[in-house]
Amino acid sequence: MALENIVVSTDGAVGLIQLNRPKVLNALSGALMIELGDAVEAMDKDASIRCIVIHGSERAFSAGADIDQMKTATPVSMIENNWINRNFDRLRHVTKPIIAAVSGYCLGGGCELAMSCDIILASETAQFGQPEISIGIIPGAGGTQRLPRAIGKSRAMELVLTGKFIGAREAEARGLVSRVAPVELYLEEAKTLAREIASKPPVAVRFAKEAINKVYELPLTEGLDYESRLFHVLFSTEDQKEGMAAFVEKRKPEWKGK
Ligand code: CO8
Repeated sequence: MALENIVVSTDGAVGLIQLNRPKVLNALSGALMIELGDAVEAMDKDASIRCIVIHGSERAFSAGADIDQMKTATPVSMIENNWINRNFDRLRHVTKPIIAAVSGYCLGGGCELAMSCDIILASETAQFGQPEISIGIIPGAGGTQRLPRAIGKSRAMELVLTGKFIGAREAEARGLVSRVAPVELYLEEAKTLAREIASKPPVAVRFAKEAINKVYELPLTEGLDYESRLFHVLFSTEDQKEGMAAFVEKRKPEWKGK
């Protein structure tokens, strides 16, 4: 089916998804979220893709959920037609790393989308915020949970209660984003980072992502045990044998993803 709200392409082993509703600053409509969920799931199943980059335009990663679509919603319609959360959940189950390359507005559901990814790389113009309070609601796709984990409770409380935005440099200083690049370079840097991740052994990459994400779910001792189990399982892979043999033989490893 033709895509109307996103643009999907590949660059070698990197899958690229561009949010593409420029007239409304990439507001997340139900149709966009379904296309996005379908695209990430298809890329997760595609063995030729090893890392995914989601981006918007220089002006906006996304200004949040489509307010026009939500304005007449009722609690029942939001529960029955839960297009944002249902499709965010599809993203959460993707096993390959996802990089959010963020420029311009990254607000509300857009900020929640970026935080659902594994790495956020920002342009100098990026602005992050959860402005839902100003339209009579609160973040509904993880913002109250993920933002405090990323930037601390006090600052997250301030942003969620006032709807104020923070810039790329503050987001970097507080650990919300891993790095900031000039606006003309941010997407290229995200692709370079994705290519680097894509060049690593896929099973180890998958386990590393899984183990790090457990930090939000498990107490330390259980997390350490979880990491140990994944670590031990990797010794059953051909890539572990290849990686260590290549190191000893001083040659480049050839990964099989097995
Ligand atoms: N939804 C729909 N349309 C939008 C949105 C949006 N979130 N954001 C911007 N637009 C539209 C504007 O209406 C405008 O359209 P038009 O040209 O037809 O008037 C166009 O995009 C350009 O926007 P502006 O003219 O306002 O551009 P500015 O540069 O002046 O301002 C801002 C940019 C500051 C980003 C401003 O547009 C704004 O404040 N947008 C709304 C931001 C917001 O409140 N986001 C949170 C939305 S709610 C949400 O995300 C909840 C998520 C969880 C839901 C879970 C459900 C299950």
